[in-house]
Amino acid sequence: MVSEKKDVKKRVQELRDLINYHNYRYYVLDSPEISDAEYDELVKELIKLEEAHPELITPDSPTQRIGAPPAEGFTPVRHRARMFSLQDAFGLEELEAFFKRLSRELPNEKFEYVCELKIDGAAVALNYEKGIYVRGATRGDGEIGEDITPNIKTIKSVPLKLLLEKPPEFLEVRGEAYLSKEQFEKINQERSEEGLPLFANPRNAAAGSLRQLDPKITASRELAVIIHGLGFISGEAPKTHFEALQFLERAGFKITPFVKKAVTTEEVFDFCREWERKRDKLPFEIDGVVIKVNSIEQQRRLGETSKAPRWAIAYKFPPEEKTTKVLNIDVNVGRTGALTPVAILEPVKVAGSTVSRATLHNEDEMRRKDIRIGDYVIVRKAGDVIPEIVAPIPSRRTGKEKIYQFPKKCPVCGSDVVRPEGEAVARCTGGISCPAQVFEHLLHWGRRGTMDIEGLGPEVVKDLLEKNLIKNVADLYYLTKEDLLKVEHFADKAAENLYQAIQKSKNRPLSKLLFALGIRHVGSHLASVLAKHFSSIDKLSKAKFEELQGIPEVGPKVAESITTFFKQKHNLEVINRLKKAGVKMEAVMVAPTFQKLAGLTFVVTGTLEKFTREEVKSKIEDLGGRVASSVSKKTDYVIVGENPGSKLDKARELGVKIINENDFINLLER
Ligand code: 1X8
Repeated sequence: MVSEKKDVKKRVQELRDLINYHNYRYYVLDSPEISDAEYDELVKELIKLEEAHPELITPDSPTQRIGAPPAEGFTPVRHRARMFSLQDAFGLEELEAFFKRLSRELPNEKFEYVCELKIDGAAVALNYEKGIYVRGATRGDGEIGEDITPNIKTIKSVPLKLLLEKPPEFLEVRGEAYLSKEQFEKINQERSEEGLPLFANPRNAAAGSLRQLDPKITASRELAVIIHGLGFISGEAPKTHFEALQFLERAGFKITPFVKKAVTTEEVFDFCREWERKRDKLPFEIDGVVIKVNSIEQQRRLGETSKAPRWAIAYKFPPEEKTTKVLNIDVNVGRTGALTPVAILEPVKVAGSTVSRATLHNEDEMRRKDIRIGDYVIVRKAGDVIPEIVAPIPSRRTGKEKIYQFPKKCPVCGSDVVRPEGEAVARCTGGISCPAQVFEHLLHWGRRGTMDIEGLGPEVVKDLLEKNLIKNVADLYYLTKEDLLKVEHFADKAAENLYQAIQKSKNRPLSKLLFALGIRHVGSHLASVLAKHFSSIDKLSKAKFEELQGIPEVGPKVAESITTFFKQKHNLEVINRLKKAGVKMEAVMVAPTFQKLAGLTFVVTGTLEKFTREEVKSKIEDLGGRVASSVSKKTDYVIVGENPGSKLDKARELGVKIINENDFINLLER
């Protein structure tokens, strides 16, 4: 037993080292040595061992990146040494002036410079004790920042344990958290479809992603951190900034790529000009170049002003604006059905790349800026990745410009477009039949809370669509095993399993089917309510607005959304084909006397032993109860498992009944 335990401990350590190493190859060096699947295998094995031996879990284990519960707020932290901002140089003349100042401060001395890219992100400070990550903070006012330790921990390019044999007792490093251009655009695209205000630039997006109370949201944003300097180090410190960067790199941090040591000011100018030209080739946004005096000793003698060090400067690229013509306005249908107007532009080169389209975000935004077809407009790509139309130039109008009329029908599927009152976003209502939305919808259809089709993951769905084997969810039920064998990497077994999983899903409860249809505003709870009330899709589809609104919990927004959904010819076609394939469309009636949890609201916190979250939820809803995500005065019971979060405190505060898993089982059996 003792030796077995030792073996486990050894394997756990081995796995952590392996995962840390491959993580470093992937997220820091951008040069993986193993496939994603092999990496996942390692992580899975570690999770399994840690689950069986929780006493072996350490805070620096790669499994511990996510998992901290949402915080109530951020605690202020004082930085070991002040976090300075940089003086700016706009134009090469101002850079020249910086070099003159240096010579004046330290006459007759030679300088070496280090040139680095200036990342458009949010400043962070990270602390390590004996090589283990212990704290992360925002810059704040430079002296006092906010503690965002769990959020930074989710960022894969941040080492949780330094790759040093003898790590310093204490280390504080400084860097920038940032988003790739791709990630930034993805987040804004999603926000635009949700009708949320867009982030103006990657810096705001990075800062907003860091300051999330729930670290899971930070994790989902896929930030990266580059480290550009030391804040504090115990023991011997490097003699030059360049050495400091080499040390940081050895310790496992990501540092800025393309660092250049320069001896003449001309080399510095060349570096600035070079990156001003090539900035759009980078996968992340830069807004300039940072130039630092290399010698730490000279840095010390130059000192700092109240705001910024005298030994460093940020050369800022000028924002670039161009004039071009709006040739047309088009509308793009997103994966959730949101319609986004897009200006088609006469191609124009802005900040190194050719711009021929620019999003107009939504109808209101387009009207506010008063952008018309045929207008000359100013286009900008300043710190921003997405080209933006700043404004039209009304003085260049000829009178022939046309005001764009927003379409009433979806340009992709022809279903009605609706824009509910008070909302900025117009949407296609062809939820299950619109090709633009079908990928998302297929994924939703296969998930555990809906039709629960195991094996219907993103890769499979993508492949089925690409091979034209399906066009919508109804087609799933007409796939033969031979069809499924055409899926990438699918052998007999996988094809058979998916085939069976699809067949099995024909008999899901009506509530799951209703949720699976993806009618806007109909979530899992409302789907249960509707299933109980109507007991078949047929009856629901014929329900009038007034009848729907008469149901408690159904407001006008939901009623409208349901009636509109069932008015769409293409949606009805899909439902008919589902029915023909044998997908069950009626409820199995549960006698009301068995609905023993009717009218009761539950909240679950912590990890339960005998049920998954999904199972508890299903149980409660099957018996007429509801599950809420937060505790309020209306909550009847809070079910508490292992490691409960702040919901337990809230329940105590409000005097809500608190029960454990066994109490809950008793309640069911009573
Ligand atoms: C800010 C930044 C620095 C660097 C890159 N990006 C930034 N945003 C760098 O040194 N490579 S340094 C810095 C600062 O000192 N405030």
